[in-house]
Amino acid sequence: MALALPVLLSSCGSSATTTQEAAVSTPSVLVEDAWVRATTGAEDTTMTAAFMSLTNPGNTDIKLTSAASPVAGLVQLHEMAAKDGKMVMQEKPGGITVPATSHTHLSPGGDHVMLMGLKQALKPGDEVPLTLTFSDNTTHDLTVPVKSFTEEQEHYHPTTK
Ligand SMILES: [Cu+2]
Repeated sequence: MALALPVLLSSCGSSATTTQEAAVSTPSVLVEDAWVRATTGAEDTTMTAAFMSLTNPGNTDIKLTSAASPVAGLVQLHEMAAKDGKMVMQEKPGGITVPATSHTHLSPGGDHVMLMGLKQALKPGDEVPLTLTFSDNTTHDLTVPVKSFTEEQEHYHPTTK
């Protein structure tokens, strides 16, 4: 007699990450939960940003020094800064530091990987190749899922793609 199969399918929807990392020999920084904001519905569809969590298990600080993607003409590392009383984004000098034995979160409103000069519209469900280069000379080749325009949107409408 067959046992009932346990129901393992999650109904939570979009929280699973599909970030795939190419085999790298002892990766120094772990890249998790990477996503690119869709340009669907954006005012300016020529640019967007990538967000992710970076974990540095080692004993020395490591910097994310550059990023590249074939879908963008120019990729920069940005930070948010207060200028004349409002928040603007600007290139982050020297790159984004991942402190030793700690994490750095790239998230909306904070540090991010800026994708400019987009060659195509990015819709939820698309995937974007993204290569990250770190100060310890490691590179990470990622396939990053495109997600809807704001996290709030996903939160309030979890089944909307
Ligand atoms: Cu930016």
